[in-house]
Amino acid sequence: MYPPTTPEQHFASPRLRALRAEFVRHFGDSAGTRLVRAPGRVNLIGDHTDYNGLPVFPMAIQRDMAILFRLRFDGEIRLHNTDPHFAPRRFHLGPEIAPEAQGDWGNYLRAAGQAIFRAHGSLLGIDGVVSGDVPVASGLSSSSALVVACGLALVVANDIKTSSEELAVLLAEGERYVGAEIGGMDQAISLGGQRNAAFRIDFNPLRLQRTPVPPDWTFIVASSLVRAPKSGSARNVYNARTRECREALDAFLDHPKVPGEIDGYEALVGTLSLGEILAVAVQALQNPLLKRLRHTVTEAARVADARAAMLRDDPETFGQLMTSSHRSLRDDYDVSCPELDELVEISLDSGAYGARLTGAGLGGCAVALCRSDSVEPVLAALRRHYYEGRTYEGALDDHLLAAQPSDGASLVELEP
Ligand code: NG1
Repeated sequence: MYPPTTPEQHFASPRLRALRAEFVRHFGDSAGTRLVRAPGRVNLIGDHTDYNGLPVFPMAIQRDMAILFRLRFDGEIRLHNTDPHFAPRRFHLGPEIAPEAQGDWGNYLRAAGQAIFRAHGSLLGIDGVVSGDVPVASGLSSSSALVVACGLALVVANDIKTSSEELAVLLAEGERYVGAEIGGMDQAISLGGQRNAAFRIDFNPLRLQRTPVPPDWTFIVASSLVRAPKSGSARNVYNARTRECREALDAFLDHPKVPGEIDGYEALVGTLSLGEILAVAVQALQNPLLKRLRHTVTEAARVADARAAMLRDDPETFGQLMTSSHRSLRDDYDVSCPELDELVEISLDSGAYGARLTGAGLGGCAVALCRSDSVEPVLAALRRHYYEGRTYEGALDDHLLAAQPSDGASLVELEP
């Protein structure tokens, strides 16, 4: 049953104090407030597979979006943000909520509000303040963390009984409000993540398989500093890839050598071996569809192999799979960029077992796997060869971090 609770100490108190102060400033006092948080994530392997119903392998990270909120007695949502880049937003809950301008942060709140309203009927709204420390448009899924936090606030405020799986499916569907034909990875891991673990996630139906991350494996996340907002320019490429994957599958299934009962990518990889699929693909498809399908099916196989490698504490194999995944995303899926390639090369040259872009690509972050003794050399090389001489907003720690496998979204127990 949802939601689990996390003690207040888990939540950094200076941030909570700032949230409370903002809440009081805008809404008078903080009586009756509650706090929810939802983490961002890093996907270790398995990108551009979720929307085809194929597996992914992410972990939730220590960065999150939090909302301190109080129930209202009407259907209005009023949310402020501690980050002055994000102006206050308000709207009325309903089944058809008109969007703000494209790219506006308020659309993620609206996405959550509309999805919960459609599934659970008439709802009461909230007053609240949002505070986030997930870097925005970086491939760490700040957008889904916000959607999940807002959805969870409404679930808690309205005392809705649901499970985290149901909520993940609902909010993944709901986030399509913003315009990208996304899969369900980000909402599922933001809700289902656990400390010290990564998860293989399968879809239709949603299934999460816990996988302990060996204690001396460290995943370094490095931002390319190239923004790839899914509400903006990256959306067209993303949606084009989802379309190409559908076209590639249709053309593949038309080939006489393909058994008739296959109706999707999951059935395809479950019925034919990778070798059989690739042999037919070169006959049935031309580029770019051949490349798109090749990435999709080989990436699904890498997810299975990578999870097995993590379970047997084999970072060499896991790292090689990450690097193969990057090459496939770069060469077959055409979603890398020179900056992401550079981050991968620097990480590999300075001792990482493997590295790849993470998330949708076209900017955002790379992730590199290191064992304890290579963490410092890899961080130092990235600082020196990538970040020195480049300009970025805020502290370097916001752009270059060792990701900690963290707990999923929760209601935080507050002291009265
Ligand atoms: P990013 O752009 O990293 O948040 C997106 C999709 C995922 C998945 C990855 C690629 C959103 C919210 N999520 O993630 O569902 O398809 O790209 O693997 O856009």
